[in-house]
Amino acid sequence: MIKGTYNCVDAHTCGNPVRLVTSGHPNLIGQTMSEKRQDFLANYDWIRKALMFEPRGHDMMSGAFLYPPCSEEADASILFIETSGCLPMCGHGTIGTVSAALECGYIKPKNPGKLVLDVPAGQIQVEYQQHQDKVTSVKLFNIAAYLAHQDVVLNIPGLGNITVDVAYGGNYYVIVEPQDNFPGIDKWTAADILRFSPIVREYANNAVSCIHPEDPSVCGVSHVLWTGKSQTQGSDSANAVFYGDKAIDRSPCGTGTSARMAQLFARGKLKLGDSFIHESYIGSQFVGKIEAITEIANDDETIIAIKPSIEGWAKVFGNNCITIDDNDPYAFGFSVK
Ligand code: PYC
Repeated sequence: MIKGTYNCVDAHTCGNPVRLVTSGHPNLIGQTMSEKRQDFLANYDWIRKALMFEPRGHDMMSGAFLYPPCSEEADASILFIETSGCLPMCGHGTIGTVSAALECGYIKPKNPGKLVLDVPAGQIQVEYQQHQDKVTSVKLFNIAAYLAHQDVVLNIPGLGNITVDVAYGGNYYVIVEPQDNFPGIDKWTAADILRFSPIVREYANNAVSCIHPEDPSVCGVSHVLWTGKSQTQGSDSANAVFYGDKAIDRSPCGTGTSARMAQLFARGKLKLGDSFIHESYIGSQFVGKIEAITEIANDDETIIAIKPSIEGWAKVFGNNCITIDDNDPYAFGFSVK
């Protein structure tokens, strides 16, 4: 029996995939994208698995559904999907979704050149540049990012003690800088990153608690951001972000770059107005900037946070019409351990 048919526009943001699903949207219950995300996870997660995992996707696969705006001022809403679940926020996903949606006519901006988007983590603004029928750059003004924990020592089997920070940029990141037991990503292979990241994530989740003060459904360390020497001219720093079970982001990672800027700001290494060119594992770049300083109210303390922007590009390369038929033994995807 056919379970669903999904038209998709396939794109990549600085090397990382974005599959924008343009038909077959489930009708989600909720007033906000955070509530709709919970409804999707509870009732429609099989769609994500079928579209993201093999044989229709792969370990790095990532995508989005566009929904009508949840608030009066917004142009649209985004539900992010990927192999690891439905992220509260995804930077490369936003850049790819905006590029694909504008080029293919799925968003009509109220104010040309700008968009307001409701996402599960809150509301973001976007400015974009176009040349003829192509979107050439997308700058997103992200939700508030902050340093959640610093100098946490983790004793990682096979590695030894490493000292890490944990920061939020739309997802919670363990950030690992070069130190005695980690020489930097330029000295590690992709296999090293894939081997140690799940362990670092597990140990970090056992060591610290991360619950977003404004939305408790956003919780737990989900990503590991390893840093090291850059390879592309102009980069201020390089990173490799691990997500899901076996993925290394090919883009510089928008929420990871936001978390990294929040960490560097809290440590006095970046200040308001500074830009930060962040490089991915394949050498592609995002331009980050600390646009403003803000506060997040927590129970008994006020968290100082930054409002970062992230600018990058995406290329749209194809269209797909994917049918999910439960006669297919792999209808709902699989992952090789
Ligand atoms: O760009 O925010 C991002 C992202 C998260 C996971 C992969 N990319």
